[in-house]
This record gives sequence, C-alpha cells and structure tokens, in this order.
Amino acid sequence: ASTRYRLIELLNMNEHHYISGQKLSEELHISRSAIWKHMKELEKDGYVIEGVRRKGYRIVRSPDKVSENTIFWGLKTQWLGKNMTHKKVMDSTQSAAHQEALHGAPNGTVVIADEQTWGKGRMDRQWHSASHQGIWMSVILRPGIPPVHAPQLTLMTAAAIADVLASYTDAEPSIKWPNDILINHKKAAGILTEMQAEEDRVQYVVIGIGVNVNHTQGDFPAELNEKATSIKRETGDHYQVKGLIQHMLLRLEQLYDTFMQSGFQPIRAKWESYGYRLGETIRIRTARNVWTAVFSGIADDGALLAQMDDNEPKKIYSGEMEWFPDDA
Ligand code: BTX
Repeated sequence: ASTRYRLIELLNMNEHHYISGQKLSEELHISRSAIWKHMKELEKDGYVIEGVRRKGYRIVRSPDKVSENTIFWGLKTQWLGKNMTHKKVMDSTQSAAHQEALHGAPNGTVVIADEQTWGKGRMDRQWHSASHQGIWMSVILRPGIPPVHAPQLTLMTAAAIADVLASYTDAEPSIKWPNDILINHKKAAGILTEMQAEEDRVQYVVIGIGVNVNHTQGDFPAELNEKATSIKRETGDHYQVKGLIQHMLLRLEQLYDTFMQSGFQPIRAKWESYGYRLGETIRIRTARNVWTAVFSGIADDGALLAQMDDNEPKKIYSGEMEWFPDDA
C-alpha cells in the first residue's frame, strides 16, 4: 500500500499538471507496467485518472467513497492520519484502535469504518452507526500528559468537530458539556475518550468520534428519532463523508498542536464560543447529586464551572447536563 500512497502523493503534488510515466517510474523505483497496475487499482477506488500521450498522468477527480487511498489524497495534515486503517465494517473502531495502540501504533494513527455493528458510547451505551451515513472513526494520541488532563482532549475534539461543521456545512453547531455536538438542540455527534495510563502519565488515548452526516429520518432507530439528528436532516444538504473526515483530521491536528504548545487556554476559549446554554441556569447530574446552577464557563483544567451563589463557582468534573423537563 505504501507505493500507492506515494503514487497518490506524487499525483497530488502535480494536481494541475501532468506527471510523466517515466518520472513516476523513477520516483517510485517500479516499472511503467507496475505503475499502470496501480493506476487501475486507483480507478477501482473511484479515481478518474487522465493519461495523455507525451504529457503523462493527472487525477481529474477523487471519489466520494472512503478508503485509505481516498482519505490520503488531499489530506493536508502533517502527522495525523499518516498511519490509517479503514474497513467497510467493524464492531467498533474504538476496540480496533485499542488493539493497534497496544501493538505500538504511533501517535496520530486513525481507524475508520463505513459501518459499526457494535458502536460504543460512554458508560456501556451504544452508538448507532448506520452504514455509509456518518463518520465513525477513532484516533490514537500519545500526548504523555498527566491522566487528569485527558478530559481536556475530549473538549478539544468537540471544538474541532464544531469548527468543521461551522466552516464546511450550513449547520450551526453547539457543544453540550462535556461532549455532545448539537444542531438545533439535537445530538448530531458524540465523542468517547478512553485512555491507558500509568500513575502519572497517559500512555495513549483513543478518541472515538461519531458524526451523523447523511442520515434521513428513517436511518435512525425509532427511539433516537426525537433526540438525534444528522447534518443532512438539519440543513437539507448531502455532504461528502470523505471530505468532512479530511477537514476533521486537519482541524484536530491543528488544535492538538496548539494544545501541546500553548496548553488548554486557547482550546477553552474556542470551546466556550460553542458552549450550549453557557451563561444560563442549567441542571447537572453527577454520580451523587443533581445541581441547579448558572453555567458560567469552563475552568483552566476543563471542569464545568457551576455558579450557585456568590461564592467561587463549583467545579464539576464528570456528569451530565440535563435537559430541562420542558424540553423533554
Ligand atoms: P454517549 O454515551 O454520550 O451517547 C450515547 C447515547 O446517545 C445513546 O445511549 C443514545 O441515547 C444516543 N445515541 C446513540 N447513537 C446515536 C447517534 N448515532 N446519534 C445521536 N445519538 C445517539 C457518545 O456517547 C460517544 C459516541 C462515540 C461514537 C464513536 S463512533 C467511532 C468510535 N467507535 C465507537 O465504538 N465509538 C466511537
């Protein structure tokens, strides 16, 4: 597969120009006929490649469908997604990513499926992952941060998803603390962060990202119809899953680099710019309590700041923001 990546890369560099078979053969150290075979494989993936005598080859169109090749073509990241596994069907990209991480997969490894038969949500909940309708992917990161900072990566991912939706679709996303991406008050995306850690250091995190893209009403199970939505349901437009994945990986890489260089501050500001019900009175359910408070922001460490009286706001680290009864 690495020759094919390199081939796509070479064609990519010459997007508007032709590159000769001779040149390709020299660069890739393979014969002209081997190149031709690779081209045929790319065409099976849905690429339209134009070959002109004496000029060479150029990619006219890259396909809608998701594969390692099609994601790679046009992916502008420096390191995220350079190691990638895509399959049509997986139980869960999350489980597959854990396997890869345990076997030493590098920082920035990405696992993608067109369909999940056992998509996971938080706390053993299920994540419905209809075939070809959404982004179902997991990203392996090795930030080497203390485990208590790991939740900041969830907030970072939420901000990245919201940014991509805001920039490349007509949807207006907001983020319901800590990790639901909403469009028009309905859940359009979810994030599941899992980590393997030693006492003081994260070995790796797997960030699972599920985004409902092209679902129509009938693509959701009945019990989700009221609270779940897709970008298409809210905007009326069909979006290319492949393109959104590429934007998502680039945005994630940028925010992660920012996070590693400058810490959580800039991420927090971005998150807050999408914060759902920020500044309003909300109800938060934690393992032991239900709090009613004004949601005054996100703390430096990623906690939710709940203002209950004139004292310092209370920091809440894990829990769920409840919908108000009148919303239900
Ligand atoms: P969560 O626990 O916040 O949300 C799960 C809940 O959301 C479910 O109990 C259900 O009520 C609802 N739900 C289930 N499926 C959907 C859906 N498609 N759209 C909207 N609401 C839904 C959120 O967990 C974390 C989701 C992460 C999913 C990704 S996909 C790639 C990766 N692999 C994997 O197995 N999980 C992650």
